[in-house]
Amino acid sequence: MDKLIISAPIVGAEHTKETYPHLPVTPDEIAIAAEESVKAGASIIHLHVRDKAGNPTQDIAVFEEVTKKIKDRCDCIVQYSTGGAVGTDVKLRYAPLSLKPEMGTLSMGTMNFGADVFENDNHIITSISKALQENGVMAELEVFDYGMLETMEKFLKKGLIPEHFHVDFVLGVPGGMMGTARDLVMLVDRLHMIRPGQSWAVAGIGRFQLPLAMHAIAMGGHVRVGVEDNIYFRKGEMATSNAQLVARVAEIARVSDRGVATVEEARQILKLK
Ligand code: KMH
Ligand code: ZN
Repeated sequence: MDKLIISAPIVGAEHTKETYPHLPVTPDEIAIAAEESVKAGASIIHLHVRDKAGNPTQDIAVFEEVTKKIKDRCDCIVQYSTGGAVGTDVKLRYAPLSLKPEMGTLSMGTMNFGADVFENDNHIITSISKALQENGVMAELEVFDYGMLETMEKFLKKGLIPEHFHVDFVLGVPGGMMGTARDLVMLVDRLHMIRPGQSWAVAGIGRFQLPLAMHAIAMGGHVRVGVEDNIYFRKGEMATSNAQLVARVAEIARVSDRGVATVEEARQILKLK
């Protein structure tokens, strides 16, 4: 089994300082949260950014500024969100890829997302996939439901998504697939029928975050853990930071003899250039 790659979604597009007071929002806060998360064991930073008012933005200049601040503090794989916030125009969603981050996300289907609809029809998937490939950015395919693996397979057969990618199962979004062990096993099984040996991670939303991380550690998958997905350390107790959530998963990986990948080891495991 490879060492565990921990990805930290440190900002997201859904929370605010009102819903989660420790949310990093300014470029400096985001860069500090990234550095703390990497020190705690993360090797990938899944990045959303905010404008001056604290609202989600896909502004290239903000991505550039935040990326520079992160890189000044630590080496890590920066992965840009192309999901943005629900309702973001598709051209804006992929615009920051022109900065050529090491990784970028590619959501594999439309879904209900809480009270909203997260749109990823075939046209959107194709446009974002094209932008990833044109900029030489490694894709992380975001799979929120079982059917999205069928979409992945169809797109692969048609050559519309890159051959080399990582998969992230995002489970527990209201409107998406649940995050029980059975759900994860079913998804990994199907993924490996389509692509034997394909690398994957799991991101559990809310109460699913910790148990899914533990399942993935045991199953040989990788883990996404941070406040975009879950703001609680335990029931009734908010996490004090992204790093606190990352550190617990890293500790579980260490004590269970899985080990935690360094940034360089993560690049090797993912075959990043
Ligand atoms: N904010 C969600 C609507 C991604 O980062 O690529 C989508 C999302 C996925 O967070
Ligand atoms: Zn995201």
